Amino acid sequence: MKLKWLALFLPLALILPATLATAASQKIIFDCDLGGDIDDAFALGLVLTSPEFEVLGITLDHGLTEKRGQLACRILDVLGKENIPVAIGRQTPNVVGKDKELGPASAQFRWAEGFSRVKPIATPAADFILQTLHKYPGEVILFTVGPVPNIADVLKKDPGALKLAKKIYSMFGSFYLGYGSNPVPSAEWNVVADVASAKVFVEAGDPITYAGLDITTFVTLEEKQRLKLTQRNSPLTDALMGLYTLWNSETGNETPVLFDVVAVSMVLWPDLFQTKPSHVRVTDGGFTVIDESKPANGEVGVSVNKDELLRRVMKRYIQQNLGENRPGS
Ligand SMILES: [Ca+2]
Repeated sequence: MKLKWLALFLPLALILPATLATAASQKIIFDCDLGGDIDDAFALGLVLTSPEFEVLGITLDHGLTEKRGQLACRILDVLGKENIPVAIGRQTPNVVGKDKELGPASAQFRWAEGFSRVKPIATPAADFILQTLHKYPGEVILFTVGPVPNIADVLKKDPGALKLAKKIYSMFGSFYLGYGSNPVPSAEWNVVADVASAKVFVEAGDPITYAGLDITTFVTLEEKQRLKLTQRNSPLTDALMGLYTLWNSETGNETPVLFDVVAVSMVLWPDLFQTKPSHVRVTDGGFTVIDESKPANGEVGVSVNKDELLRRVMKRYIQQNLGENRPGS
């Protein structure tokens, strides 16, 4: 009898470790301002097409977070990923501390207007991030690719919470290059949109790896690449190009800068980057400044192999079949 059981379970025992070894191994939380600039959508596309990641949740920050959440929910639905939790953060003005009204609305919100089949979870974003970090201490990579009010809220509730993250990667700041590769640093949007939260985030002292303008502002999605995405005609690429077209109609911009995609790529393909240990602080004006006299509190991305990054990113967008060939589709 014992032998029979052994015969039954032995093959399973041999198969199981192999299955686990090939399963998604890196737990992540993706905190974003989807529906603002177009790069969040492309970054989310990269996250969802990357088998390396187990996406524990998508959290929405800054501005009209409920609208952003609706967008995230429809993207997940279209791709058959509706089991990934979407958590909504606190709504904020456009420039916190300066603007009075919430906002702004985005043309991209139309893409999910009226959509309700998939809904965000009831847990607010900061609570979700806290609970998840406590549930998996030392295991979760936290991405932030927007302003950081959610993270400031996390730290307000639990000042030690970010120590529970395995690593933090952020599209955040401008150290050596400004927008448009200007040799003078800029007040980067994710910092200047909410300087108070940015300061709390950086001053918490938990090591952050920065994908600032230095390695992002020149990473663009050109016309020939956009044409390939349009021709791929899959649920993912149709969603990305639909959102791109709405963004283009609103801003008049033709060429997306893939800022947030770069932050995700730093985890997927560290071979494409050089980083420099640095002590970073945030000024009242929303600049990120390196203080050479102090011990490092993070890593600043200083160089990127842009062409190879774009080749790998495009391959992910093209060679996937998310949401395709589902029953009933
Ligand atoms: Ca963003």
